[in-house]
Amino acid sequence: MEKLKEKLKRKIEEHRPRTIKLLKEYGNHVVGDVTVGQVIGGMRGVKSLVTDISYLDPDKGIRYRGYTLPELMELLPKVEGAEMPYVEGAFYLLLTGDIPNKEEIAEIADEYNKRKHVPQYVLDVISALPENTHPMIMMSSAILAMQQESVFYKRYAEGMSKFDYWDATYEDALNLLAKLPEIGAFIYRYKFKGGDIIKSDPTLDLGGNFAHMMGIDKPYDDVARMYFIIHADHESGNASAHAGHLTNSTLSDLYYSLSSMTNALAGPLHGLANQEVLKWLQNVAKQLDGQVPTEELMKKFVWDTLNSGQVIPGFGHAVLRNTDPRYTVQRDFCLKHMPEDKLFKYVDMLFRVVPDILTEQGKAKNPWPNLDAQSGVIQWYYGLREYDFYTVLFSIGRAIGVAANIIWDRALGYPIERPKSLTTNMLEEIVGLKK
Ligand code: NMX
Ligand code: MLT
Repeated sequence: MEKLKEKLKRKIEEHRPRTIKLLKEYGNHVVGDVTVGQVIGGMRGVKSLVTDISYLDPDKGIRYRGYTLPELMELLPKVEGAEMPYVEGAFYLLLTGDIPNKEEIAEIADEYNKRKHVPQYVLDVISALPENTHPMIMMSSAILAMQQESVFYKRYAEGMSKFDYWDATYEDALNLLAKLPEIGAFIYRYKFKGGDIIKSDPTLDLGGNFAHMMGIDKPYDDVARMYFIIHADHESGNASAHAGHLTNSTLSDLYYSLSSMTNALAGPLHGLANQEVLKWLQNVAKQLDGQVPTEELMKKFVWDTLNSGQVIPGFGHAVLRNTDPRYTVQRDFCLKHMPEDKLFKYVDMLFRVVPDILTEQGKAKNPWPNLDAQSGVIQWYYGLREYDFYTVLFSIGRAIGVAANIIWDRALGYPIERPKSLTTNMLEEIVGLKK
């Protein structure tokens, strides 16, 4: 069996000439125009990044290395007796483009086991933060605190060749990805379970061990696997992936980069939306004494939120123009495991009423639900009621895709990222408002 790192090296060497040829021979070929709306409007739709790890089709949703999520759930090897595949296998696929066999998954699992011990000083950093600190601050601080462990940082200081940047980044990635579930579970048990920490079990796969350390029974192991896999990647322009990519483009190492990724994910328009959905639903439930509302009443709650100048969390998307397949994967899980759950019924009713309302309001370009509309409800059902924690789960998943992207960024030598700004005067001159 070709070892993961050897395979990656071979694939990188095969790929490099393609990037070099495009750059050298077609560097001036025009890819697209940029409008004033895009310059002011958050660069929406500007084609200015390249990744082969995943692609987001506006209509059909995300594909990892060409595979849809339902295809992946079928093709990736599954943990014995489980419904969901190994998270380790998703990382292998994102990194190499190949569906791994069980032996190849075992190699990653073994690497993770060797690397997952979290140094005590990191746990001390988390514990030193004030009691009301958000779990995302804890996550980001823990990652940053470990920066001194960076292989990239040490080897760069020793004069590493730029052709080896990916290798050092790969080492950082495995070291960090192995530790993130441990750190996440520590944050949860420390903050919400009175510090009753559950030790890692080296015999379990990543998802199974995470559920074990969280102290939540089956089938939460499958929830964890599904959750980490579907959150792993969404091409490279989303705010968290882009923050990680941008930071790493300065040759800040992966510790700085994944901390940046975490910080970007913590905003309510991005990863924190899953917490906002739960908050919104709980508020509706409270006002109705826990009863399932009629559709008419639900419509009123939705309009009240819009009329007070707030967004409906869990709906809309910058790229997608259809229901997010990550929403559908989770909905299918709910229909199988918790069809009678009251909050799930609320979510399903939102699916029926919100798109028409957003369409009628006429502002959102995509009235359909995104992944965050479903994800919190599943966590709540399995007893994880501290919704402040939900985005930490997102960050553990997202780190897998961002790390894979960054290893390839360094392998292909993408330069420091530095777009150009204009002034408002210049834009007014361009459109002819000023001479
Ligand atoms: N509820 C109300 N208004 C919305 C919504 C929504 N769910 N989605 C978009 N709009 C508004 C948006 O605020 C903007 O208003 P204005 O012109 O007053 O600034 C207008 O519609 C046009 O926005 P779009 O171009 O459709 O969306 P954009 O690409 O700017 O933003 C999101 C995308 C995802 C930030 C936006 O749809 C949103 O705020 N959704 C709710 C929050 C959410 O669910 N975020 C999670 C996204 C997925 N993730 O995990 O990251
Ligand atoms: C994501 O998963 O990052 C979100 O859907 C946001 C995005 O793709 O812009």
